[in-house]
Amino acid sequence: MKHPFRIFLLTCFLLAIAGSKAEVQSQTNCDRAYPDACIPSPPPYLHCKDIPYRNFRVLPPDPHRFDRDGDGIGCETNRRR
Ligand SMILES: [Ca+2]
Repeated sequence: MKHPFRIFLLTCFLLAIAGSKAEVQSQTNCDRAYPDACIPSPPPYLHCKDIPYRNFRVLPPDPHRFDRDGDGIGCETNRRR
């Protein structure tokens, strides 16, 4: 009767691995609004000071509002006025 218990343990082990992998994938989910940078979708909502990227492309709908002036570039370091 050892075998069924081992299979049970192995199944639990594999399920635990699959669960942790799914968690990592959701944490590294990159929002498609920011193709130049890997920024996860909100929530939580992020500000430019929360991310290491500057002057990256922003596509609609810009969920984090990194491109408030709407020129398609997020978190500009050199604003032309
Ligand atoms: Ca902008």
